Amino acid sequence: MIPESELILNADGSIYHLHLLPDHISDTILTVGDPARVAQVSRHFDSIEFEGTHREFVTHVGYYRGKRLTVLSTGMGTDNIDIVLNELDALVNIDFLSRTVRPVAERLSLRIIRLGTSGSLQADVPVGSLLATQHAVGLDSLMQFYPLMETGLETQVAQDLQQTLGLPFAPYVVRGSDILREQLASDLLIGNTVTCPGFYGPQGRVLRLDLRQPDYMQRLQSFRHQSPEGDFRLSNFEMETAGYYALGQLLGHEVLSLNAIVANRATGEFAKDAGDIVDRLIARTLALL
Ligand code: R1P
Ligand code: URA
Repeated sequence: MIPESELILNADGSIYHLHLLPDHISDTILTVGDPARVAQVSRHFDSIEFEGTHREFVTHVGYYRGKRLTVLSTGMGTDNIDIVLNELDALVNIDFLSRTVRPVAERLSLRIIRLGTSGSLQADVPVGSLLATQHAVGLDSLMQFYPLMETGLETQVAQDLQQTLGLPFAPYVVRGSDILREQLASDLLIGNTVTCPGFYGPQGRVLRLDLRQPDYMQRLQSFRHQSPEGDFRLSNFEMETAGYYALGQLLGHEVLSLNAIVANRATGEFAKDAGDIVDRLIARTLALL
């Protein structure tokens, strides 16, 4: 039995941070960073049956072309993704009455699709493009706390990158759902995404503060790892994907991160129409579900 201090339920039986009940979870969950983007997704729905808000976690549940969908905002950063993935999983895989994990045969695997913004690292991934993440590289510390299993390629890329960047720790490298990428991203660019524990220094942005390594961006942009599977390079920056992919793998959910490229760090551009790029990502993804 999981103690009250670990599985925290509110007075209405909902889970602690998300403030959701098991009934609010559909088998496909669309997640966005920005709470205002939830309505940007749900305005496409034919009907909405539930709207809830707690902290940065805004949730709408409704129907799109007869399919029940949950759309949820996560806020920014993998620390929030730790909360979102653990609580979504608890809602479907833990019995709140008995406070016990459901038997393996009864456990559900959710389809979780991130619709987020991102900055490109490469000139040939232009502003306005849409990119699906194959591998995510976590520069954050979340996986210091969980026993993630990495494949040979992932371990080698992590070691190579640690050396290239001169980091005091190894990044974690994890692959997203091949099934979802094949279903939802056949017309998109496919890339490897660097998940950063910040928007400025960790993504190489200099406003008033210098970076420890002046050539940090150049090292990331020119990083290549040759392997029998091909040439691995880094395509874009954001702040959540590696956390999603790692926790999705550990908890047994299919997860895909789709990125609207709103900045290009190689050319110095930022989108004049970021909202439209995100709209395009939302509309084409809903149509493919
Ligand atoms: C930073 O501006 C935020 O934008 C990206 C990053 O991952 C970070 O959360 O994603 P969202 O647009 O989904 O928030
Ligand atoms: N989100 C990020 O995290 N970085 C960018 O450059 C753009 C969006």
